[in-house]
Amino acid sequence: MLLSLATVALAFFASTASAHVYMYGVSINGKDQGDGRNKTIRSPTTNAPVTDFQSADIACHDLGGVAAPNFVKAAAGDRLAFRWFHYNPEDPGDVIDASHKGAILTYIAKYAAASPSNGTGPVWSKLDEQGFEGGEWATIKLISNGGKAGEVTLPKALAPDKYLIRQELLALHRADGNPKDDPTRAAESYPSCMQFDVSGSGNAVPDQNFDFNKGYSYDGAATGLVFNIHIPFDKYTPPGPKVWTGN
Ligand SMILES: [Cu+2]
Repeated sequence: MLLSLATVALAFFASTASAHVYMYGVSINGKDQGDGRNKTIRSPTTNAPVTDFQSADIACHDLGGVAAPNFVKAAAGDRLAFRWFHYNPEDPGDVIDASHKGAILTYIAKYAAASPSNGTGPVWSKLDEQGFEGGEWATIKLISNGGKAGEVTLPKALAPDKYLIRQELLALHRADGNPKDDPTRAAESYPSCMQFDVSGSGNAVPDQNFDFNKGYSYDGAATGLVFNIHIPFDKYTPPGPKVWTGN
């Protein structure tokens, strides 16, 4: 009896701990830019999710206010594919627990050297959204693809500048409620922000002024954050603004 309880407890902790995810790096037009952790990524201290949308951590996770030393060089029009892993970045099978069905969303903000630079406030525009398409969730496609997310194209018209690009895995396996009512229910956001230096000749400045602390909520007015993936549904609409195209 004791043994079976211990086994159950172990299984519970194993499934909880095996769940989470970190960003590792990015490929640009198919070329791997290597390990970006703490170099170009403002890597968090934990691979645990953010579920409190009033927290500053929803922008760029818990070290979002600490600048990374370097910038990834890219050009307007380039295709970016971010790579994610759970514990071992050398193992393409170690991505995220398959229970974590959900969306992959990408946002951009002008890089602000001055405070507040932690990604809070009305500074973001949405570059891309991958939700439930072709009968499969984006995070499940991520697992099949060894941790590499679907490509995100920088708009050709994007003005040359320094930017923060935030990609978020949004796991929805327990998103059918509000954690204020039931602490076991919550959408799990895994945001990570990478610093970019973008070249080009465009003049489009991202101008959606999206603020995660205001635009993400559990109150029902915000789409895509309270959602039951375990019952039949027709379509899923991700949270946040429409994709900004630069046109
Ligand atoms: Cu998890």
